[in-house]
Amino acid sequence: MKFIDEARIEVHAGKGGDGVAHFRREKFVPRGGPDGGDGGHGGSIYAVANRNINTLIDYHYARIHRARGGENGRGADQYGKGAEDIVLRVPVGTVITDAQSGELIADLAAHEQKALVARGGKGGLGNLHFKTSTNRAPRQCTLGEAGESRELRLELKLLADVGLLGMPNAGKSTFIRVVSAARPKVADYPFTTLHPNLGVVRVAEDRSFVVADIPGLIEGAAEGAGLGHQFLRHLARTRLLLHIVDIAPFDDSVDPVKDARAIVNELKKYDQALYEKPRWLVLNKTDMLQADERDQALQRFLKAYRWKGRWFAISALTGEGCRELCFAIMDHLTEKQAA
Ligand SMILES: Nc1nc2c(ncn2[C@@H]2O[C@H](COP(=O)(O)OP(=O)(O)OP(=O)(O)O)[C@@H](O)[C@H]2O)c(=O)[nH]1
Ligand SMILES: [Mg+2]
Repeated sequence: MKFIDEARIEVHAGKGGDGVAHFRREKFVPRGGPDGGDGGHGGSIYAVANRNINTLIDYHYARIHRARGGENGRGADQYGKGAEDIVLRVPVGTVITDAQSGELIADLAAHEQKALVARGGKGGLGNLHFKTSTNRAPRQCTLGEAGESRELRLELKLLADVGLLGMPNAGKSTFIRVVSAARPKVADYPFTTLHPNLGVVRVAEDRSFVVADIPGLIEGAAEGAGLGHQFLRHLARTRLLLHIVDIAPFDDSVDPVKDARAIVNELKKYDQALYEKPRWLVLNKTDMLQADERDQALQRFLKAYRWKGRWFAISALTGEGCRELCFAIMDHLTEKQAA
């Protein structure tokens, strides 16, 4: 299955209708004045964010969007009819750039937010506009303007406060299931998660934050290994990253310290700004450790990994430590907001 969070489309707004040169013809009026109407405007194309849409998949199938042209003007002062606009519905969090120049066109971060992506051409002027005291029978009229045409790049960047980062099977989806109402699939094989999932974590009636669960990352992701690292874009707008580590891997040949380093390495390769975001270490699957050697095992890991930042030990399976972690996250986010 392909990970659809990016698309390239073409948008062609409609041409404006032409104005006409026409003269009044009426019985008993020998030389009627100019009465050529204006052309109607061409249809424009808008993008509108909608919270009920969550992928850009539709735009992989429908790549070309064309609005109609306006009608030409007619005689007897009749204006051409304007064409209808086209509205492209996209998920909230879609960033639209000009594919050629890279210019940012819109960042649709809120439901119903609307942006003009291709302007329809203005209608041309009919000759009734050109009448002057010295020229009572103008033959001039203008053509309708061309509509704007361009290629757009649509990119979905989820709007979440907290992003989950980790190897496949680390327990990211299990964590989001235990702390929120989100129900992503959990399984004991790698790359269970193919699409990002959002979960709302409610720590009190009026206090909540949004977590993004994304596919697992592996060494070499920057070069395309596993599912690649493109989905890291979803972490771009988060304010805190949780690096989830499986502290008790089933397979003895797996070294959690090496794995944790590999993840951070990939993060750095992807984007320095993401690498510099606040990041906490979350040691997961503590239920797999013997109670009497639990603390020792955690300390051993922290020492070997040389971690100086904040860390938490949890079991996403039993929920142990998850509540404390969520409260700490909420506090961190609120402090950040106040600052
Ligand atoms: N014992 C134990 N197992 C866990 C824990 N958390 C997750 N698991 C198991 O680990 C496996 C992988 O969990 P997922 O939540 O799917 O892992 P993920 O990080 O989302 O994996 P991908 O989506 O493949 O990247 C599943 O079999 C889970 O049941 C935990 O705290 N303790
Ligand atoms: Mg998962």
